[in-house]
Amino acid sequence: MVKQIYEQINKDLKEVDPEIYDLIIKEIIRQSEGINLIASENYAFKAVLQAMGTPLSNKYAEGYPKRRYYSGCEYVDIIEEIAIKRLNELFKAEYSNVQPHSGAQANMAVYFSVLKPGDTILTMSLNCGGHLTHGSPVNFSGIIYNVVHYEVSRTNELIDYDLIRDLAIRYKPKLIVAGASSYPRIIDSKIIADIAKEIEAFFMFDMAHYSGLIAAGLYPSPVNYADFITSTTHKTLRGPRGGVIIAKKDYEKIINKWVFPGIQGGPLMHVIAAKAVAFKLALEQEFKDYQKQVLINAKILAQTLKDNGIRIVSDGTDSHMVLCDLRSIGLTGKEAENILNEVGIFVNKNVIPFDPQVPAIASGIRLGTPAITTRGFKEDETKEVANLIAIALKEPHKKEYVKSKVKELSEAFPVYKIYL
Ligand code: DSN
Repeated sequence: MVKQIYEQINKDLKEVDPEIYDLIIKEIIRQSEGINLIASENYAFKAVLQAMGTPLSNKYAEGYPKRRYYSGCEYVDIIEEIAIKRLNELFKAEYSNVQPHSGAQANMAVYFSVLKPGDTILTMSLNCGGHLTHGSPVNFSGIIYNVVHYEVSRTNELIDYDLIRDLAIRYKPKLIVAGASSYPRIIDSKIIADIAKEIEAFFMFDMAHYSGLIAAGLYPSPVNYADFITSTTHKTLRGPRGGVIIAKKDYEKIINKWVFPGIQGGPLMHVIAAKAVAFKLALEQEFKDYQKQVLINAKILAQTLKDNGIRIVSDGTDSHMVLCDLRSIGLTGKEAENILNEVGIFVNKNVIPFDPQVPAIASGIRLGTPAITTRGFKEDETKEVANLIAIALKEPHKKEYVKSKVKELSEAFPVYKIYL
């Protein structure tokens, strides 16, 4: 079905480039057939995809609304202004920049705005949940800056705020970074903001994973606490791939300067239009209801896996994601990712706090409920998926059984319905 729908819409593409067309169809089918539990992925809103596939892509608009380096920007100016207005409304923000091409570039623009090479930043370590751009030695952030990491507590695997304070006082970082890629719990922005104030540091919160939940009022907002907030737009927000920055109005000039011309050229106006569409939809009640279900599903996923003997890092979740410690069932993250991939359940291997394994092997897997919830999964289906994961991982001889159940479940909740 999904193939027929796509073929109808894209007859010309098929004729012009059958090779790429064929691969697009294959990817659409792959996305439709399996169950996607990758915490950072989702199915974008249909209207978002439509806005992206438009001639707005043709337009150069370096600069900002009404201050461009090109003529003919009268309509894209209005689009960017609408995107900014909606984003500010969604997060009750004073100022935002919708041009970053990605979350990594949003983070880079903030760093360049307030830091000089060699300055110290205090961020969460990668294996406790931090992101590559939070000072990993293989990333620009770890190469340019002097990085001090904080960790979660070894006993409850929650952020250790006392440790952040101790490190902040000892190392006097110029910037403290919070927000994470694999930390399933609530992050208390107020405590970190107070620490930052005490040592006169800037505070940046990277809400890429939590932004949809924050927009729906279901996860504490860092706005009013953090000086800078960055996000991607394609995860829990269901927008196009891209980034944004929110900040206090005082930082407008410096952030705008570092996004363009500092680190980027022309903004992707088709993507900015798609961001505007996503922000409009995120302001609706339906989106809040969706996020509520994302949270309910994540809690059920965690509890059911736990009931099956799989250890859950921090013993649960307050968000859309669940981190499993597979040492509890004698597997590595890599092995589990492969086993689940074979039965059509898509997850990613992930390091866990104080992981003895390297990231390419990892002791854990990270699961998320945004994509299955978009697809319509509620409590019963989520519980079934969790049970199927446990069977696949613990009873390899039942692989064909799990495969057939995954297929049944996928067919009962077809992805193409999102795009009809
Ligand atoms: N790669 C994203 C994630 O999976 O969390 C973060 O950039």
